[in-house]
Amino acid sequence: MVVYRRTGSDEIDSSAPTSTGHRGYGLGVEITLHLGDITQDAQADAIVNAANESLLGGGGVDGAIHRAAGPGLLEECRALGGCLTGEAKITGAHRLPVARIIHTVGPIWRGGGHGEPGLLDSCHRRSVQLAAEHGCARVSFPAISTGVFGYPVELAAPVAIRAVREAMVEHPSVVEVRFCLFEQPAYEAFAAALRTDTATERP
Ligand code: AR6
Repeated sequence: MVVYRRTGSDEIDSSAPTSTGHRGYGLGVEITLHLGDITQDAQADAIVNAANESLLGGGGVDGAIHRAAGPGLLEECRALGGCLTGEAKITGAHRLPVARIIHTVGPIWRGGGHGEPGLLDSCHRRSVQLAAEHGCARVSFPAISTGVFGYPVELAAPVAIRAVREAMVEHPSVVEVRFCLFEQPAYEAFAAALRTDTATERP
């Protein structure tokens, strides 16, 4: 699934070996894009779950993560007492091939005028912060809020990319954020946002 490989300049190297849209920002900040099932991502130290405030499971990526992790995850989540929208909590990964799962709750899209971008931004920042606090250098995110919660992916992608880029600068022990997109349109929206972010990053 090589789409392109992008570095700090406008260079495009389509010979990238394994997957991905890619952007290296220098200072150890790297954002990569992948198409596929996040529960299969064994390259990350932590994966992020798009949960709801109960943290007791649901559909979409949340359901897939709980199924793949096994019942021990639900047991651990029960003890967390839920999670506010825009916040994040961390658990073990149980049967998943990573070290940790970070559960975050994205906003439900209500037209965009109800604080949705700020809450989505916060989900990403808090997740990167938790990863740093728990020694996870590589973190894989799904496209939070863009499924059941209805956030248009074209609007979510630039918020997500900017938030993780800034959070990685703040937490330099996190060296890679991977976006693991399940569907081609989401992948394309994130690839477009990554290109746009090139322009906004320079003073
Ligand atoms: N790997 C990667 N991405 C996935 C996977 C997967 N296995 N499965 C789905 N996606 P959603 P939300 C994509 O609905 O919008 C749950 O019921 C999906 O295509 O999972 O934040 C929770 O319990 C979409 O692009 O999360 C909450 O109640 C993206 O993941 C609610 O849904 C997010 O879609 C959260 O809704």
